[in-house]
Amino acid sequence: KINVGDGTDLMTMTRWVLAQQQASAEATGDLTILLTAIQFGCKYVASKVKQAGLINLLGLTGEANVQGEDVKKLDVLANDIFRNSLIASGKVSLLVSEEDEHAMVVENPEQRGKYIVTFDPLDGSSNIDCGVSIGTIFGIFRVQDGEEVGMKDLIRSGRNMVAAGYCMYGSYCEMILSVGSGVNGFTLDPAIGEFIMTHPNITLPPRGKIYSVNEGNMKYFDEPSKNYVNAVKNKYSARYVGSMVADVHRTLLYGGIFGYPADSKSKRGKLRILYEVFPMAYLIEQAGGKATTGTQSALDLIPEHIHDRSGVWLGSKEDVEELESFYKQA
Ligand code: AHM
Ligand code: MG
Repeated sequence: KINVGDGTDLMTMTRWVLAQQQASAEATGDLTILLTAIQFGCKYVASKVKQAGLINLLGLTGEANVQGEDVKKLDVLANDIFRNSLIASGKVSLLVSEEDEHAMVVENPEQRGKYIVTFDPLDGSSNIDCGVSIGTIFGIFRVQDGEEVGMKDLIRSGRNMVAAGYCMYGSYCEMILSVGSGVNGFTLDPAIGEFIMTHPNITLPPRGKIYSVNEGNMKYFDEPSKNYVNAVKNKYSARYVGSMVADVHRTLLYGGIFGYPADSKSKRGKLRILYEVFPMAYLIEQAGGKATTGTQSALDLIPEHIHDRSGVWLGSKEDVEELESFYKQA
């Protein structure tokens, strides 16, 4: 528990990021500004997610709103909100979104900055229409020095990330962030519209008691993943939301293991490297856990295309090492 005293001196996310930046010699404040743009996007999307049930119940989706414009689906809306906010920050040169087929170079050279953001604006699509937790995932890279920004900035391992995080729209709205010095959680206080530090220095227990995987796909798994799940189900509880943000959030807070392995149906896995696997693997490692494809560290992957996928297992260190041992035996 953190001591908030009489509640007049709260650690907001912006305050925390500023303090980190001020402590670093080469910091210019650009990352703080970029993260402010991400916070704004998350707050805006959080408020839209809250209204989504009403909009659906009233049958508005797909119809025109009062201005005669189509009511945007939530994932499209979230994508537009983040794209606009990130470009307006002036700190980003290149954007990669799950919703857009191509990477986007910021058109106006004067609006470009030194960062690249990869993001999934609204992950957990199967849970959107039934009000179950969904989230936004983001990874931040720096443009390589003195070079024109382009695809080569994306064909790099996840070890080049300078920050990553996600925002979960659940029973409460929480942003989890790492800027490379551990992981902290900030909960949105809707009354003041600020993310307040509620989970400082999140650390994964070395072992958990929960496994999280879509067991409906077991018949397609390769032998090591199948054997691991068969071994773990005898001793652990099963939890699976089907929203990566929610499943990873629970794993970060309670420990255990989450996996979406490559299988015979999705040969390269389902989750996308640049904006699902990398940010989550980064957070898990920063919290003292591990993330693997089974045979290699997930952060060491190098995508060839922006929407490339990979199998992944992540969570408590010893749990992930146990999974890896099944691949070593194979
Ligand atoms: P999405 O980007 O279409 O939402 O798909 C990604 C989601 C993840 O949030 C989640 O871990 C996974 O798909 C669940 O897949 P499945 O429904 O096959 O279990
Ligand atoms: Mg997704």
